[in-house]
Amino acid sequence: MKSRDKAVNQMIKAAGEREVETVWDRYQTQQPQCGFGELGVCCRNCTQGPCRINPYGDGPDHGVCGANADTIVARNLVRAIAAGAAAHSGHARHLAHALKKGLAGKAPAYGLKDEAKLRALAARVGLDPELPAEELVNKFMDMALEQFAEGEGPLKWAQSFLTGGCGETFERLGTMPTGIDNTIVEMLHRTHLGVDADPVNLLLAGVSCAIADYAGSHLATDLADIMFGTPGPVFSQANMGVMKEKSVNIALHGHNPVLSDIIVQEAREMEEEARGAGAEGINLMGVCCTGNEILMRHGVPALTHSISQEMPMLTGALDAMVVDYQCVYPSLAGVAECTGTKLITTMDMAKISGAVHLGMHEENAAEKAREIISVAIEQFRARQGRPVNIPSVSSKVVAGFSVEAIVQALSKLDAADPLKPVIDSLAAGSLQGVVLLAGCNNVKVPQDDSFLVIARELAARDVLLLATGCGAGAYARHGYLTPEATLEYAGPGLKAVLTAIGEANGLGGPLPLVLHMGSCVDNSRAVDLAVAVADKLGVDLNKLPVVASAPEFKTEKAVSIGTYAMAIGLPVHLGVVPPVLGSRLVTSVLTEGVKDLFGGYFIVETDPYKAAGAIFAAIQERRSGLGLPT
Ligand code: XCC
Ligand code: SF4
Repeated sequence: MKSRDKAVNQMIKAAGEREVETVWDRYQTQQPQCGFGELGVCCRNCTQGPCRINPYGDGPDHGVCGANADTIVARNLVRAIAAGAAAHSGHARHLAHALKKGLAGKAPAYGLKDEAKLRALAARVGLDPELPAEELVNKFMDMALEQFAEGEGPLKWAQSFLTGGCGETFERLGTMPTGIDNTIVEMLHRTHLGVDADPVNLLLAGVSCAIADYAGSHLATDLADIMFGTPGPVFSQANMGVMKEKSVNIALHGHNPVLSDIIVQEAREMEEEARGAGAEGINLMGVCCTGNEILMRHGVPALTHSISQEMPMLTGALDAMVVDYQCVYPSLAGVAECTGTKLITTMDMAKISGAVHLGMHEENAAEKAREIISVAIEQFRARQGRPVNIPSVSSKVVAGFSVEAIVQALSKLDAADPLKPVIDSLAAGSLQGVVLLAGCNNVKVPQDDSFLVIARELAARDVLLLATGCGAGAYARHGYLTPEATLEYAGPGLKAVLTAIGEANGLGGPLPLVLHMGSCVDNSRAVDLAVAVADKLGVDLNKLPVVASAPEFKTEKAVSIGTYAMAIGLPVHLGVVPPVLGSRLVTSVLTEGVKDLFGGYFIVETDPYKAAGAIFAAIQERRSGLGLPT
């Protein structure tokens, strides 16, 4: 089985008939994959290599320079963390520059939209929240940009948005970053030939880089909210059935709302032009995390996610796919050529040969957005008369659960103390714990299968479920972001809690089974929620019955996220085996040793049923620790 998603399976068949190669075909042609790489024992950090350590002990146990398996595995892992942190913080930096230029009058598309969020954030980072808006936003932006540079003390965005206990632990272990960029750059230095050869020292530096990743992710969420608005509940749809044969179908793919949010705004102004071309309108849809950003803020339907990103083109009805950066497969160019879709790259740092490049800059965002939409309208004209094959598969979606939206919903139960109902339910055991399901799909896992199994297994055991990234996308496409899913899969305690909140908010039924908190940088929202609960209980995050799970993770960004989740004290489940097994030392540090240092640790389990069991056991252990009924 390649995917649990019916629409995806229908398109895989279409791809086969048209001899279009997909991610699954290429995975086959890669078999067998390199065993050294899988174990993490291949080093290419200098030209004396590549060096490989024989995992069975009957070959070389050192590289040419003398690095052993522990050093090589640790070095490879922490380089991945650095790359992930670079991606998330690059996304934040990009938003910061756009807003900065907007405030200076050089980028008219950008400005301060959510003043309340700005004031709340300002208070957290130690600025006077009562300052006039213009002065405050400028001070806030100066501080935001300072996060990238090497500072004197602890990185503000890490310290201000974690519990005091986390901050102390990081200071004590020397893992608190002083800036985002210098921490990432130092990792490249450290992992160069002949620098850090101590695997534990390398792993601690990896943790530091992951904490910088958290800061960068949080900043990305914060900036997007103040520029484009903090999400609140939205009703929408997901999966390829959202395509409309008679409309101009445009998919927005990648990660950063810096362009996609403007496209959403401009598309509303260009409906007339689309109708002039004979279309019923402009139909925007999202893919991956850019999709999450515009779903959360504007209710734009989610088309598909991660490994199935090639599939919507095979409907023959996709006029344009507009991409920014991250998780965008270069293969899209080839598929687009077969199907007539215009693949449009928009970031000068992320071009794909074979795509049309319309470079977007902060100064010309609205203009570029209109140009992009016009290209799609032309393509709509050109595709008239050609058959389409749109799967009639779609699900209802309720999304938009920022922390602010969750607190707002809870305040209907207890206006004076909104978190109290959740804490009381956790204490009583009607809620057993909270699990954040995050991360990608991976071609090595039948798409969505592990996400769905784990959610059902945990919901039945009264675990509150949060989701982000392509995980949230999986739940969207399978109807798990609905009240109906709550009625079908939630255990009695969870059902009662979600129903009480839903009814207090006039929904006439429960909240969705899984709460969609946004894109992958928005894992920071889930951490904020956990921190609020921990602070209220007066315990640290590493005592809470809260677990993170990345059942089908793929990217270096996911490795970085998993590492910060561990470092702040959470048990972290990985459903794909990370390339570390070539070092017994590194493996045992990650699954055992880190527990004593940070409280968090990794659970590696590829079987989703067993994973659900292990996650639930971790919750139970935490509950016993707090003296709560299990
Ligand atoms: Fe990429 Fe964020 Fe992974 Fe999806 S979940 S495949 S990282 S788009 Ni972030
Ligand atoms: Fe080999 Fe050492 Fe060079 Fe890596 S750094 S390729 S182990 S010689």
